[in-house]
Amino acid sequence: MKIEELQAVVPTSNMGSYEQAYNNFQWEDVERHFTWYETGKVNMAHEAIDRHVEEGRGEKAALLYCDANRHETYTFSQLRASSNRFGNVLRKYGIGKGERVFIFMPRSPELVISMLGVLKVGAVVGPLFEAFMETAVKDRLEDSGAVALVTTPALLSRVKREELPELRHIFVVGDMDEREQGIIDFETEMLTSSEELEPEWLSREDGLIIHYTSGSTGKPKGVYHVQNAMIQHYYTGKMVLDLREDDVYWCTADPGWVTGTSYGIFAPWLNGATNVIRGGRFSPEDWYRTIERHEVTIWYSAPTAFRMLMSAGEQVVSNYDLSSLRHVLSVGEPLNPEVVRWGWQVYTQRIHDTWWMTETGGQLICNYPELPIKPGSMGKPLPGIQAAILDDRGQVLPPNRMGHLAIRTPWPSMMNRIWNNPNKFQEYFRFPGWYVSGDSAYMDEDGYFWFQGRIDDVINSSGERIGPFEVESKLLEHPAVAEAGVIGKPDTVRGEIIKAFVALRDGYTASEALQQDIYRFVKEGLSAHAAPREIEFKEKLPKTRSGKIMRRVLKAWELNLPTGDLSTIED
Ligand code: 6R9
Repeated sequence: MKIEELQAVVPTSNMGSYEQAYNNFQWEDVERHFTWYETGKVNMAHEAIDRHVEEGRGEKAALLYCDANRHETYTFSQLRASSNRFGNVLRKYGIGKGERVFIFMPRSPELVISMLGVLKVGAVVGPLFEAFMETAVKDRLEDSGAVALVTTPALLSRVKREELPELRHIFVVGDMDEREQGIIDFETEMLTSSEELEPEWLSREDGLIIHYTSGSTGKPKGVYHVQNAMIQHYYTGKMVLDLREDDVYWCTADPGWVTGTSYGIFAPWLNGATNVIRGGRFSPEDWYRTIERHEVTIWYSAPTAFRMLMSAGEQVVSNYDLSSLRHVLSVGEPLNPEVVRWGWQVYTQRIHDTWWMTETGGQLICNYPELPIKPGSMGKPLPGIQAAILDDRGQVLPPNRMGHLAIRTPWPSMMNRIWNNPNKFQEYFRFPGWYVSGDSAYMDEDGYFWFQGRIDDVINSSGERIGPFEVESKLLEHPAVAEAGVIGKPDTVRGEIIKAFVALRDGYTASEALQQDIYRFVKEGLSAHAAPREIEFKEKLPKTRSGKIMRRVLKAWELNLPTGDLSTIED
């Protein structure tokens, strides 16, 4: 497929022309959408749910939930009522504004309802991946000073209550044999509490959510966001997700990851969309069936998932009707051109890359429906966002030079603080007027941004700076390669050489001949200095719960160094 094909027939979006939108943009025009612009009374759960009931959309399906055992539909009225009930339960136990309440459970309607209930009473919600083990749970609850937790009987044993003196209440969703002190039955409380509740009215600078995210060293950081972020969630929902009145939207991310809240809960519901949440594990068949059954129109997922679907092959796709799809997006990792090509061939959909971070709270650099796609690029900054590439002293670099990807401060969903860690927070703002992302990238002459790697992952081989992403994407084009992670390995002659860790597709076996073939493939397709002189075959690569290849772990393995915090590693 040619790049021109992807660039042709560009559908129009809510945004209209990019240049026009970029030049005329004002955040205030977005803020005016919210009633709080006039009243000053802010509450995310009210804007996401209750507002639609008040405006006559109460009977519209808000949530389509499915997993192996449950298929349930909830209207906006039903979500309003049940989140009010949980809000009343929390108030009964004296939990309210500004207190941290964590949610530690698998995806389910109860997870969503509890989260909305927490927000209704003005508390700050902290979502955790169900896969977290004891220490990961304890670190997060302790650091944030959480006063309450919502969990399930199966996960309760991973909560070390005796070590968490501030944790006063635990709400348990599901049957338990015996009740202990401080353990409260969610169902029973819900049955006896009222469906009516006056939300806690907040200001836009009051707390919303804490997401813990891992750095390469030290304990995970509590990235704290405030209510004001909803401006960005609402706006990007319209402009980037392209949500319209009748859309059925599915974000595949778990709320333990920021994508699963900003774009799994807030953005779709601020825009009044019908939102699909699927529980259970990944399987190509179940995923395609979900799209077919619910006639999903907008689908937001991640490169790791698209790569797994790719390895499952085209045959599986042909068993399902995916013709409802209108718009497909990706986030979390660089989107390899090979994946974009496959999406175009097999789904007849352009996969739109979006770049942002836990700390940014919402999308910042994206491929909008209206922009021609350059496969491998993250797209352009959203109207309202100024992005640049800086050198090591904070000076703006001209096009086509690799450096620090930075964003002009502030924007509505920018993190408000790192919980308990003002020094860490300051590090992001070391160049005055800029937020420094920690990513390495360059901008081309058309204003498109190209991701190269995390700053720490950039490889220096014989004086050339090489982004691991470029090499990984080339590796992925080789028919035998399912996944690839690339690191720099210290070398006395070249400074660093490129080492690739490769997981093979089904039907291929590791051999020296294959190693050489892959080496030649990259050398001929990319360049000699970017070709991996060492290739190690692995069953699978170490990845985070959000699907990111953990290059620092590969590097630690290679160099026999400590691996650092592993709480977010998959399995
Ligand atoms: C939303 C999210 C942030 C880091 C970010 C970057 C990587 C995210 C990307 C991407 C290339 C994209 N990343 N989107 N890299 N292209 N479209 O992922 O948040 O989990 O905090 O990760 O993920 O390295 O700095 P988070």
